[in-house]
Amino acid sequence: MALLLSPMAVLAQNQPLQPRRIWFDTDLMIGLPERAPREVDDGITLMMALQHPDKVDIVGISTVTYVDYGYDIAQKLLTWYSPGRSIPVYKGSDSARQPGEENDATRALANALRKEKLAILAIGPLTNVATVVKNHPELASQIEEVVVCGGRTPGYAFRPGLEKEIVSDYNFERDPESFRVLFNASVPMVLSGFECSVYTFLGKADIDFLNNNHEGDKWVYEQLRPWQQRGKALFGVEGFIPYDATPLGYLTHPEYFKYHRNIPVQINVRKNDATLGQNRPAEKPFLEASYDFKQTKWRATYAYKTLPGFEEIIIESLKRSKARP
Ligand SMILES: [Ca+2]
Repeated sequence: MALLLSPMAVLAQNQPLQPRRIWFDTDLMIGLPERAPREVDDGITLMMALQHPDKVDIVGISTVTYVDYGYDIAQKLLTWYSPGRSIPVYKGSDSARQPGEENDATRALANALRKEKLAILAIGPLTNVATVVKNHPELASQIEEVVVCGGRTPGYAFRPGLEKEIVSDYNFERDPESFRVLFNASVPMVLSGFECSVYTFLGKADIDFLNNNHEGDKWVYEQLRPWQQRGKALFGVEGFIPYDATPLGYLTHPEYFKYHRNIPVQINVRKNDATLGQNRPAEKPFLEASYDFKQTKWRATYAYKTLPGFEEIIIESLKRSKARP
């Protein structure tokens, strides 16, 4: 049955949506020589965001951990994948230990929030974002939402690939206090972590098109291949989960995810389930979301599943558009 729409409704439907104004906070370490190969997903996620200026308008980029390296690589990726566009990059917290210490990134983010409301994509430890909220609580209401890669359903273990090993909830575990600061300030939070991302997987054939003569593509390809081979050695499958692309997907393609809305969240200390990683304590905090939690005031939107088609969007987003050099 056809739906009858008023002329105004038809007009509204045909108006292109404005891109969301976002801040991009990242622990970018693709290509980092220290303990190489290193995580590639922030790099992939930045490339993906730059290919969707119709959906997200990046106001600023800030780095957390390895901040000097992240700064340099962000500049390179911007030159390669967004020529002619100027997006400022700021160095944030190098230690990502405790929120509260101001730096270039926190000052720039605070200034940006004074001017307008923003959504924040935070795909590393949350230290920079929490520092702004802790030191400038009046700016919390300027944050539309913080979309992060972290959190889990109670009892859910993070088992990539052939499920031989269990990995940690890195961004949360690196700086749990910053998550507490944001939840306590009632900042709207979107958790899109392992449970949601595990449905996406980039194998060799998915990235072959990057093996060409473009300086950026070639460099990126040369970082992705060893990361895929590491996946084979550690998890039994040659390839990788581009974790951080799913929180970005919430901002660019929200229809490709299933969500638990307004779900209670709390931090529970439990036996450490991780089988990988250095210095594993016997117990650790878990960031968990469950409608069974009755004692907590914290709430989040929890993305628990990626729908078919999103992986294809990630892959397509790594292709330079024909209009660009
Ligand atoms: Ca990251």
